[in-house]
Amino acid sequence: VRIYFAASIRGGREDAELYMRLVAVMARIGEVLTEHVASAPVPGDSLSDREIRARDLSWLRSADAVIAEATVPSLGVGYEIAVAIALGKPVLVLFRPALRPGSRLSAMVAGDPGVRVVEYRHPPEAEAAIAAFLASLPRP
Ligand code: 6IA
Repeated sequence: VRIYFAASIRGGREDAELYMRLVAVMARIGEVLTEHVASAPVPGDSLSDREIRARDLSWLRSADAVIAEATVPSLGVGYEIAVAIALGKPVLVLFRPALRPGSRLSAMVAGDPGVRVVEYRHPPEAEAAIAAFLASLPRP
C-alpha cells in the first residue's frame, strides 16, 4: 500500500519525534510517500512553495490511504485531509487531546463522515490504530 502521511511542518514541529515513530510503523506495512514529514529538520530541498504543493498533490493522488497526525494544528494538514476526502481516499486522522488540555479536533474534520478519527493518549494506541486501519483497506 502507498501511504500518504500528513503532519504539521510550518504549523509547529514539537511532535516531530512522534511522527518518526508513527512513520516507522507505517513503513513496516507499506510505502510511506512522505517520509520527509517525519525527519528533523525537514529537508529544505530548495523547492518553491508551488513545487512543494504540486509534488505533494501528485503523491496524494497516487496514495491508497492517507494518515494524518492532527494534534499540532496545521493548515497544510487540514488542506490535505480535505483534498483526500474529495478524492475518495480512505483517511485516518489521529489526535491526542492531552497535548493541550481542553483542545479538540476541528469540527470540520471530526464531523466528516469520510474520516476515521482516533483519539489517543499514548503512542502505542496510535500505532495500533494505524495497523488496524491499514489492515482494513480493500485488497487490490
Ligand atoms: O501548513 P504546514 O506546513 O504545517 O503543512 C504540513 C503539510 O503540508 C504536510 O503534511 C506536508 O505534506 C505538506 N507540506 C508543507 N510544507 C512542506 C514541505 N516543505 N515539504 C513537503 N511537504 C510539505 C519543505 C520544507 C520547507 C519548510 C522549506
